[in-house]
Amino acid sequence: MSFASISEKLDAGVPLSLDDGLALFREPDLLKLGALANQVRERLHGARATFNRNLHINPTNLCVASCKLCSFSRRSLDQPGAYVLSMAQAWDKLKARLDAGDRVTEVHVVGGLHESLPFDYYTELLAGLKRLQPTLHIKAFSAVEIFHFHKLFRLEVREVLQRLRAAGLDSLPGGGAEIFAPRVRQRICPNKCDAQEWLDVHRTAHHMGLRSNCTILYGTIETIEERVEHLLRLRALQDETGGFQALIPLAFHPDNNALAHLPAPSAIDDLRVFALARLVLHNIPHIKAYWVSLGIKTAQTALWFGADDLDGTVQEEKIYHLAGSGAPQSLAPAEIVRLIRAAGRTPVERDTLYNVVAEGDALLAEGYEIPVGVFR
Ligand code: V47
Repeated sequence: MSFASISEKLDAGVPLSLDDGLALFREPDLLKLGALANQVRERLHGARATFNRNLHINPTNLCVASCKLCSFSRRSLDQPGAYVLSMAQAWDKLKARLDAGDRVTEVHVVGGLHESLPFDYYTELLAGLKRLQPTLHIKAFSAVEIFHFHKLFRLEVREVLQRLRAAGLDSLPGGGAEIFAPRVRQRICPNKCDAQEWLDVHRTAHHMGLRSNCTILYGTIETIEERVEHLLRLRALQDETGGFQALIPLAFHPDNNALAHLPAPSAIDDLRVFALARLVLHNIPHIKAYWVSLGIKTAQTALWFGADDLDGTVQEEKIYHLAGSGAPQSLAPAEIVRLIRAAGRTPVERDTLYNVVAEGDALLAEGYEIPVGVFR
């Protein structure tokens, strides 16, 4: 398949095939690939690049899965760094931000697969966050955690989601997809739910009217075929339900985990994956350049390789910082606005569902002052 014929397919709105995806991955001219992805990105989003004001809460790092790729999890409370947050500790993380006058619109809650915390722990956690800020959007529990709750509490996935939703859940994050190929899962995360189970949780959520995100974890042991096949499976579910909002390509970080012998992906590989994702996933509206995973400079560059979103202000991120991310712990809204402008894009603050919160002159108003000591 030639580059020109792939470009014609894109112009005609024809979905790309596995072979097209492979040909694009093998294209040595990164800028040519990027330009093609950028055309699609600009057709969908023009020059806009979005972000939100969010906060991460990881209720526990105790986990029964022992994934080889993970630097965050601990097997037992005796291990250094192992923790379970009390309700008050979890709620205080949000309260501290609100008390400081930060207009947080989203909380991202994910954690380890705990063997015995009761279901009430999770529902009470969400309900307490909502009590603190009723307009808050709670994006919580990856499909892997939902599947774990299904097994542990012997509840149908739908019932798990219904009860969490009644407690305050608004959407699901995209974590835990890794790479769907059984060969890879067997080697990097053998105790996690499988691809079908991961997809089924999202299908059920979408049928209930919940939105979700999806991810691809690249840079461990997967082949380029396995990368493209992963994207095609996400695309097939999106054709069926339309419930995915964004894909977040996640770069593998090798520090402090059982795959520490692997090199981290290069920026070239990062940008290739972003461009490819934008081109293959014609039916998923947003591609997120999660700056914590990519690093700030590559995240800015990705805004020209298919990405239209930088995720958010974050704060208290643990999963990537424990695995070697050198990115700051958080970015102030003004810093994100500056980074987007410096990348030649138009910043827009959004909420989790991609409604506009602030744009244009509003981004110069109160709450967007550049703080002392910003990243430059
Ligand atoms: O599920 C864990 C991955 C994910 C490592 O939905 C690792 O808006 C690289 O899913 N190297 C969590 N990756 C992050 C995630 C996410 C992030 C931002 C936004 C959203 C969203 C979702 O990180 C895990 C796993 O796939 N991960 N360890 C590692 N060493």
